[in-house]
Amino acid sequence: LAIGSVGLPCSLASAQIQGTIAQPSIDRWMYPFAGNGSEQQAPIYAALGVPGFDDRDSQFVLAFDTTGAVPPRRGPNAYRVNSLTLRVTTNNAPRFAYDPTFDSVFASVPATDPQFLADVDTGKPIEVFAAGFRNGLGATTFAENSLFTFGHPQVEGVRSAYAARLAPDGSVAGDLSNQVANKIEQGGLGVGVASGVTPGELVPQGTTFAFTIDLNQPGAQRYFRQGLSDGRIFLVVSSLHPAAGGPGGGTGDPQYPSFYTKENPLAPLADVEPTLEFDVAVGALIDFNNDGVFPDFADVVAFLEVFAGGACDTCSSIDANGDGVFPDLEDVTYFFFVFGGG
Ligand SMILES: [Ca+2]
Ligand SMILES: [Ca+2]
Ligand SMILES: [Ca+2]
Ligand SMILES: [Ca+2]
Repeated sequence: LAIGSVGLPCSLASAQIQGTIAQPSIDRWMYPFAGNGSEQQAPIYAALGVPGFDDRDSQFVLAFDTTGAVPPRRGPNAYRVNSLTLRVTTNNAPRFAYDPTFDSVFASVPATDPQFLADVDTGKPIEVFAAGFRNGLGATTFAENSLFTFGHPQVEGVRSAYAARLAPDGSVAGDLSNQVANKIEQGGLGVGVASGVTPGELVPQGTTFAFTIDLNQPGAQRYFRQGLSDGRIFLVVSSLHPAAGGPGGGTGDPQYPSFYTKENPLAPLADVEPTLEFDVAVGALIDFNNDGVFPDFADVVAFLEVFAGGACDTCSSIDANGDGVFPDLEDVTYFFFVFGGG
């Protein structure tokens, strides 16, 4: 990882940390007939109205390891996300039109559907979503080569990782892979914007799309705080470009985007790997109740209450030493050691 960060290096003090994670730890072409995550490109496309295929048939799942830049395992309340920007770069020849704004899901239902709405602008946006998981996997266990599913992959709603809708508490509220069939009007957490391309024009090869995450969407702030505590931030890039001409869909020229992965030999040379730019704040370890006041005896009281099994909606993880073991007397010892100036 190449990480540039400013702020205090000591993980025990509060800190503002900015930087860019120059390469994902996972970039996975999430498609029923894709391989093990080592592909050199990740195309994204939809299969609308095709039984056995999710609407969002081919998705691009990304994870960025933040542990080298931001101390993990502090519990979501210890973090604040000020900004996040994902960047991915197209590797395919110009073949899809640039649309930098959200489209209604009803622009993608069949034109014969009474709820059909004509698309107001040429092309379809590329969007970024939170990630949801199934098949016993989660944000801390999904691997780049995890199986697409167990059993036959040509079934709807079985993929191990998917573009997700968030609940206000940051948990996953549902799978958006079939949001056209289910008529769920829900945009992503951000839409890809490219500089130097005019809306409606075909997107040139090597165009970088920047996705500024909308942290004001319900659940978004909490979702990414949990990601920082987990030490990995998951994102899913997806669009509803038709699969015509692509694997598993129809004839004609492909009209969907495709992106460089970190495995592409050109990616590091041409600086076109997926990247994540971040600006986050981490509270001080001894500011256990995360009210910005420390050292403060109220933090000691809160720590001991939580250690004894009490609830606290604002507190950090009781795993003070971050070793994954809790409740543990060593965490009490460690907390008091730091509280005492150690
Ligand atoms: Ca990969
Ligand atoms: Ca459009
Ligand atoms: Ca405090
Ligand atoms: Ca511990």
